[in-house]
Amino acid sequence: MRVALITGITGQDGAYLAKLLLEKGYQVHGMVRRGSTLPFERIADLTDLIALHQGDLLDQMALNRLLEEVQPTEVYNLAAQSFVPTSFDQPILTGEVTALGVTRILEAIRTVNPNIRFYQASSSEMFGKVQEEPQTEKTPFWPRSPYGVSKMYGHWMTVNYRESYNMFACSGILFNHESPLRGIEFVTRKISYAVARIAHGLQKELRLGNLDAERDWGFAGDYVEAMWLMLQAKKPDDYVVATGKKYTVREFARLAFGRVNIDWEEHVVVDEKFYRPADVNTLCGNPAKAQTELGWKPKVSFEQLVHLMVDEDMKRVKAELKLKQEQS
Ligand code: NDP
Ligand code: GDR
Repeated sequence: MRVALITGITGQDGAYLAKLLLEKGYQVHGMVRRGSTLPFERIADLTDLIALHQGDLLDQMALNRLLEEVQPTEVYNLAAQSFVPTSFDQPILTGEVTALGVTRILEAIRTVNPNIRFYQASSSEMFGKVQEEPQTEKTPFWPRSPYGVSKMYGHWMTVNYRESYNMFACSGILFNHESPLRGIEFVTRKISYAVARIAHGLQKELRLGNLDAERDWGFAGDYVEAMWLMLQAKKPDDYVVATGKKYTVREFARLAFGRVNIDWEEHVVVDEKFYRPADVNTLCGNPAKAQTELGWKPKVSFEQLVHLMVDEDMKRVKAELKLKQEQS
């Protein structure tokens, strides 16, 4: 029996990965933080099929006990303080969770069962102020936020545990990946949700920051497959996962508004409040190694992704409106 433990199972990637692993016949366990409410919105349809356990990347003993109890064959560490602007406001917390949290889980694996295969959710944010384009596994890092610095630490700890203790530890350097389950604070979902609300007459303007920022955007459903493939390979390694194409935030907005025949320029307002102390202006990855060695390829195009997100948010806003009308 293949047994997987996913940290960050309540996040966007956690939900897609849990679904993928269930389809592949895994017993799926997820670590969740204790909260005063239990929304678990993204995994609501999976809760009967997976086992959830309380834990936190801040708590070493709880992580050790969790591994003893679950006895996983694979651990996917997706948990993080993952929002870049918050990392400027809360750099210490970001370091504790997103950086040291990786060491805590690696230590738990080393102590409980060093044969567990480990996936670390590393990020293109590590490239930051990019030195070459497109970025590969060999491109030097120059992170531009406490989040990027924390991910870089987690990446090198993963490499270090592989080299020091011969552990099957992989680092996936994933470029931005989005979906209808993306958190509402990230720019793509902020746009798609606002487009749906504007189309339904619920809001007039959308305030955004740096419209010139370029990202290599893919679909989260495709990217979790790459995570799984890394842990099925013959040897542990690090891989860039990307589409190889980049677009600006402006292009995302134009396409998203265009989906519902609205002119984006009539609604988007640039607001310096959303500028970052230091931003990553451009990112574009080269997924050649993942394609050659893992046989991985992205399936959903940029245009399909934008349309999917807008279409789903149109349905969501319509349902929200209907519920409101029924309640009033
Ligand atoms: P989300 O922000 O949607 O999810 C983050 C998850 O981490 C949530 O389940 C959250 O739980 C959990 N978490 C936060 N802090 C802790 C903690 N102290 N202990 C345990 N769990 C915690 O992220 P995504 O799904 O988008 O991303 C998954 C991972 O991949 C993250 O590590 C992210 O940094 C990384 N990544 C993401 C990319 C992307 O484009 N999406 C690209 C590259 C890397 P809760 O629900 O309780 O808040
Ligand atoms: P990012 O994603 O920082 O790349 O991190 P985000 O969607 O937040 O920003 C992308 C770019 O858009 C610009 N931008 C705005 N961003 C937000 N959030 N809100 C705005 O209003 C806005 N206007 C312009 C930003 O300046 C930025 O340049 C994501 C996260 O998922 C990380 O966890 C992950 O590691 C990386 O992607 C790869």
